[in-house]
Amino acid sequence: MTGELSPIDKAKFVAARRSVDFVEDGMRVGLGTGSTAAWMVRCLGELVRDDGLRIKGVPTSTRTADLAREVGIEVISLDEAKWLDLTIDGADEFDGNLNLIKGGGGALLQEKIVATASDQMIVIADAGKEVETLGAFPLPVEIIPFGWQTTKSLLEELLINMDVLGRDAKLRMNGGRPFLTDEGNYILDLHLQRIGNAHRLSMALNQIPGLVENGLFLDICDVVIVGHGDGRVETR
Ligand code: ABF
Repeated sequence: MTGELSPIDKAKFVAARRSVDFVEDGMRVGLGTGSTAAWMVRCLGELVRDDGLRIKGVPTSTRTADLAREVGIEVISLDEAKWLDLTIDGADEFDGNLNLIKGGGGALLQEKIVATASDQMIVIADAGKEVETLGAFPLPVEIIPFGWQTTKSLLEELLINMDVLGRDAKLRMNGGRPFLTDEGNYILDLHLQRIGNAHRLSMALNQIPGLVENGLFLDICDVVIVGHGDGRVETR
């Protein structure tokens, strides 16, 4: 499954492989999005195929749904599952309190809904994603296309009163057009550099009417499995 991996891919792979140890027969499992989560989906597929593991997977994006089906995982919707035993997902940044920035892959809305509907959330990440203070990675926020420039202005005004260093909001593009999420929404990437009070920022952002959700995952993650390029794995 792996062949010759670069150190970064090896780090992602070993974290993903360790995470599937938490999956038990009969579980309903939230399946994250991104390259690290894709390793986890492949590892789960192997367990389903070779060890007869019976799970139902709830994917957080169409990409993950396609991959899960391809590797033989039974896919159900969140409405069918109602509640999940466990979600395993990647992240763009995590801090010492296991708070996260997610959404670099554009799937933050489904990822947050699925993680929140789970008894446990495990994040898998390479060691380079650990930070002291969140914010070096641009914070994605999902906004509806209607009136998006007004939403952006409101957001920029709000940032003036927040404990952040940068205030640049950039519309995410894809091939010359706005990037569209699975829900048909846009993403603004907020270049904040340093987020002093993530809870205050998250609550304030979600008060803006055109803003659907932000990529701060606070007090949601239970465990971070950190992979290193030399194959070591640590748990936070
Ligand atoms: C998803 O994929 C995200 O929320 C995060 O943005 C991204 C991480 O990607 P990768 O695992 O490819 O670094 O988990």
